[in-house]
Formats: sequence, C-alpha cells, structure tokens
Amino acid sequence: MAVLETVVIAFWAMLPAYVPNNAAVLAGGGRPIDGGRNWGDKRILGDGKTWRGTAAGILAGVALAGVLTVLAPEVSSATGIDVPTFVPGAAIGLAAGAMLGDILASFLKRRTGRQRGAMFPGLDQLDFVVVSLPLTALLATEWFFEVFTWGVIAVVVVLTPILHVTTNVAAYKLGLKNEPW
Ligand code: CTP
Ligand code: K
Ligand code: MG
Repeated sequence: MAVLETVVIAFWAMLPAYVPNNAAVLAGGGRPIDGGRNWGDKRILGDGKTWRGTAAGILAGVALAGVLTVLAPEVSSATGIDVPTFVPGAAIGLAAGAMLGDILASFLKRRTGRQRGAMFPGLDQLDFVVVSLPLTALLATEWFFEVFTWGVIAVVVVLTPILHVTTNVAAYKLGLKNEPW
C-alpha cells in the first residue's frame, strides 16, 4: 500500500476518535464526573472532566462516523483510495474509547500531583489512542483487523501527536482552550 494511501486511511479511520476531545472542549462545563470528590487529598479526576463534555464528545464522534460512512463510497471512487465505512461497534469504540482514555489520563495526572490543565507530555497526545484502539478491537473485532493494519497503526502513532499538538495550539490561539496542550 502506498504511503499516501495509508495516511489517508489512518486519518479517516481515526477521525471519530479525534473529534470527541475537541467537541468536549467546546461543550464542556457543568457538573464534573467525579462530583468534586477527592481521593486522598487530590481530586479523583478534576473539574476538566464533565458529564456534558463527555456526552458531547461521544455523540460528536459517533455522528461523524455516521457521516463518514455515508461519504465513504463516493470518496473511495473519486480518490481511488478505499476509505472505510464504520460499523456501530467501531463508531462507539473509537468515540467512547477516546473520551475514556482522556478521563484515565486525568486520573493519572491527579494521582501524580498534576493540577487541572497541567501537561503530561506523551500521555496528553496518545491517551485516547491507547484506549480507543483496544476498545474498538473488542467491540468490532473483524472491522478493526481489516482496517487497522500494522501500517495504519504505525501512521496513527506518528500522525496523532502531530495533529494533537497543532489542533491544541490552534484552539488555544482561538481562545477556546486555556493551555496550548
Ligand atoms: N472537557 C470536558 N469533559 C471531558 C473532557 C474535556 O468537559 N471529558 C472540557 C473541559 O472544559 C476541559 C476542556 O474540555 O477543561 C479541556 O480538556 P482537557 O485538556 O482534557 O482538560 P483539562 O482542563 O486540561 O484537565 P486535565 O488536567 O484533567 O486534563
Ligand atoms: K487531555
Ligand atoms: Mg488539558
């Protein structure tokens, strides 16, 4: 498979996992998931993980998977690149896995004494990949192994941190986010 083709497929397949974090930033606010509670002397998750942001993130990711599924045949025939459609398990696994990865990352940040908004290089950029891919493999096994070849996974691991850094810097400059990470 040509490199460009692999990059396009990787980006397309990961879009339902990329969008939830950005949707959560736009929709966030309201009641925190941990209800303001501590574990020991630190918050369980912190005020940055809310029910509204999480729900909006998952809905946005699943909705995007639906839109991409409708567009896939036309995009494939126009470009000659066989972009995937999404089965329901894949849509949910990618979107919910991304939000769950972000929540687990905040849990780890609080346990290691980092305040809300503190950066955690590496974890910040790949937390959602680490959970969304295994969850998708679990919920849509056949689909996952068809789409996520080793080549696609390699591209995802390289492409995701680059996209994450650029979108977060952009969101920060637009005043949508408090920190550029
Ligand atoms: N957000 C949300 N619910 C989520 C994820 C994000 O409401 N599940 C919103 C919050 O308003 C959050 C913002 O998106 O402040 C930015 O997300 P993120 O950088 O993940 O959170 P931080 O505030 O930096 O908190 P943390 O240190 O826990 O990552
Ligand atoms: K985060
Ligand atoms: Mg943050």
